[in-house]
Amino acid sequence: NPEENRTTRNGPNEPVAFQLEKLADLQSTTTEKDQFRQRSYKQAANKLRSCPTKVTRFDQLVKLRGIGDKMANKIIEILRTGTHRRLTTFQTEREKTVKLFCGIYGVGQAKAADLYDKGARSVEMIRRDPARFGAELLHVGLKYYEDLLERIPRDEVTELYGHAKRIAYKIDPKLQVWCMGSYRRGAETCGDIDLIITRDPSDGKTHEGAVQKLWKGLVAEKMVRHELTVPEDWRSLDALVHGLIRLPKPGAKMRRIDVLGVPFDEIPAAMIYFTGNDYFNRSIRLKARRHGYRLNQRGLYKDVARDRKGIKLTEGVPVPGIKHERDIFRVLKVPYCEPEQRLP
Ligand code: DCP
Ligand code: MG
Ligand code: MN
Repeated sequence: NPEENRTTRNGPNEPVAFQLEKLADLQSTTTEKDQFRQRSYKQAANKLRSCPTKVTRFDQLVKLRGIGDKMANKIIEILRTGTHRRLTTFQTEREKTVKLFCGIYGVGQAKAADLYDKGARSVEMIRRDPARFGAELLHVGLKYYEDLLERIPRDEVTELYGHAKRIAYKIDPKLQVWCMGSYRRGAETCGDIDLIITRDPSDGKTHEGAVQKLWKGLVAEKMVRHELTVPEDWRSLDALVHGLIRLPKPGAKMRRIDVLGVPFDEIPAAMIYFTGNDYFNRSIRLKARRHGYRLNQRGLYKDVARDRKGIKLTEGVPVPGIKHERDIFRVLKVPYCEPEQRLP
């Protein structure tokens, strides 16, 4: 899981390093001086990542090779405010437009900057001539740009979830389907629909192939319209598919959906992971680490050996007897909290 790797591998200065990388992405690269600035942000980010202790003071910062006075001041501002002016207030037309392009589904900071640098100034402009800006692969994102910017009203998620459950139970009444993410946290609107699917294998049958059958069912009923990522192996118990879906009625908007298989014994950890939110996940994982455990979306492991820098030396062994989310909270001595309360 990339997110966990990032925080555990990159050490205690990761949040600042992450912001510096965003600044690097925003930096225009027209002149050599611009390119130099972009490199300094990236260097500073890497420097901080290789630092095993948290750096918070000006004098500590300037002692690091490659971080000068100006960069140190920027870092202090990030530490104080959690961000940097340039990331919150738009200063240039380029930054505004890059930010706008990031709203196109499938476009990140780097691609957005690239679109701008190739001369794109509006979504309409890219729509008219995608080839000119190297945007051929953004076809779906451009087509449903307006829909996909919107968050989904909770009732609509409930309705789509209902269709998925109906189809799943027709395939096999013992399949279990849950709607995770912000929906499980009780949010009034959701960015996407996160479904997980599993089956208790104690009668000898698993959910093998169920992700594909459910997906095909949603396609057959004309709800799923676009597959954006498909699994390498549809039959694997952790098959993941990602696409666009809409309710089968006129005027329905296109929404993003993830459907993911979870091996039954991984359900407790997966429930925690996919309920989130991501800040909550980060903090509960940190707590696990402090107690000598390791928690990820697959499970809770004990006896994890780490070196002085916190780099993992052994994978650890699964903690036995974990049947529910609550068991993980209990082992980690974190008071159980309902999904609605799972904020940082
Ligand atoms: N998740 C995480 N770290 C990430 C991405 C996801 O821990 N980098 C976990 C926590 C999220 C869950 O997966 O709650 C679902 O991911 P989403 O991106 O769908 O986020 P949410 O459902 O929480 O919010 P949204 O309403 O924007 O979809
Ligand atoms: Mg979500
Ligand atoms: Mn999601």
